Amino acid sequence: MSTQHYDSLVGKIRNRSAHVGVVGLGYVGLPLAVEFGKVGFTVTGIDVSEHKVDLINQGISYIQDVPTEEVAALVKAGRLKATTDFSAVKDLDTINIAVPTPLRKTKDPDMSFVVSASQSIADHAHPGLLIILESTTYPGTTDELIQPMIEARGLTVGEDVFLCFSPERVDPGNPNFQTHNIPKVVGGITAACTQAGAALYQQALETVVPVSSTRVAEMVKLLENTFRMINIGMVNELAMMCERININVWEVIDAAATKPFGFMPFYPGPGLGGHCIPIDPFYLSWKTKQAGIEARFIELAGYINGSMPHFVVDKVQNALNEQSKSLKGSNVHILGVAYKRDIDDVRESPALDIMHLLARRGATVTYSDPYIPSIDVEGTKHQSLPQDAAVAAADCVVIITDHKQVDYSSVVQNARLIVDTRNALKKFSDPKIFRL
Ligand code: SAJ
Repeated sequence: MSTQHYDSLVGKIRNRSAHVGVVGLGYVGLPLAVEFGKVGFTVTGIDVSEHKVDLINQGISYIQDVPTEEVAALVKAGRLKATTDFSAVKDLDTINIAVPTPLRKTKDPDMSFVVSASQSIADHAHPGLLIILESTTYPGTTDELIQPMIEARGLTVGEDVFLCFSPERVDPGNPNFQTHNIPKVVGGITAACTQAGAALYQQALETVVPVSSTRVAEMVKLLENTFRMINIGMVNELAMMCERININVWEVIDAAATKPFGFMPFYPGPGLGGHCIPIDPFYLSWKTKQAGIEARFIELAGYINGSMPHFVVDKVQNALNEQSKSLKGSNVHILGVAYKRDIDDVRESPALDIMHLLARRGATVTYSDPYIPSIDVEGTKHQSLPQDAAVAAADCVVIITDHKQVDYSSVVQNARLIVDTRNALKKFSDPKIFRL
């Protein structure tokens, strides 16, 4: 059923005269704002950070996947500007919300950013506005949390205002998949909402996948990332089994990966890092627990992934023992602290846990990471040390993150003892190398 507001909104979307807004100008929001600007929309970015707003209005990008030239061109053309003032919403036709959804220490969802942004938007909501939440969250957020805020202002969702959820699938640094060519799932509170959301994305993105509701769209994202977290947990458990029965787990996985169908390789590691995979599944288990269903796979995988830092520290202690050294009093040097290779992000990185555990057992811990100049481990500041000297001086070197640019031949040559948690030394065979 279309209404005058729907027809007018979709008409402005289709001829790209719509004034588009994006709240949250991070690794999801800024690329999306630029994609909308590149196809001709006038875009207003809204962020609570004055620093980010200033940089964008100066035509400067602070997101690795968004070239500054693109931001500068859009700002110069008057098609992109940023502000901290939510009253800009009153002049917007559409608004995407891409703010953080972290976990609290209690593993409960921290919805404070979504609530704050949604309330600020609702304060200025008007007939004809399309609102799309993109932040990863539990199923039910859009209809239980946001819809009432809108309707409390006397606006009817599906007639005056159109409300959708669309999961973000941005994979920072991925050379093959960027915002414009990653299929976009979108589900609305009503069919008209879904159609309005799909119409917006169709202007800027190659593939749009409409689904029947906001809850389906919310659940799609959680399935995608829970799938990864559980499979990583499974191979981490396989690694612990293989160590116990003396099988090379890496060789097993590589051989299994030759199966051309029905298998997808995952690899053991020192633990689960990042701001998505260790976090998103607990949004699902939190919600289902409220519905009386225990998400046992998620809890078990969380336990196994969470135990990997201890498993690695035990391996370091046992490796030193093979050289008649105690962990206590030894110099242990960590290679790579980012949460995964070739990026500069340490959020939830298992390296931080491992460094803390090693220090607690009396080791002197240092690190080198070409992407991370300094880190704070439970209040202790560490600077990244020049690698060669630190490797040569260490009693044990631990490879936690296998950045491609590291010269592993020199590590093997100069280190007294190595624990490799990423199979970075796959090509080398030496009794001083201990693998996960
Ligand atoms: N990890 C393993 N073994 C694996 C894969 C990953 O231990 O086989 C570890 C990584 O070292 C890291 C953590 O898991 O610490 C997460 O790694 P990730 O490869 O899942 O990378 P993320 O956290 O950047 O996940 C993002 C996600 N993208 C979105 O949520 C939009 C995820 O859905 C992507 O599949 C993933 O990137 C990707 O494939 O790069």
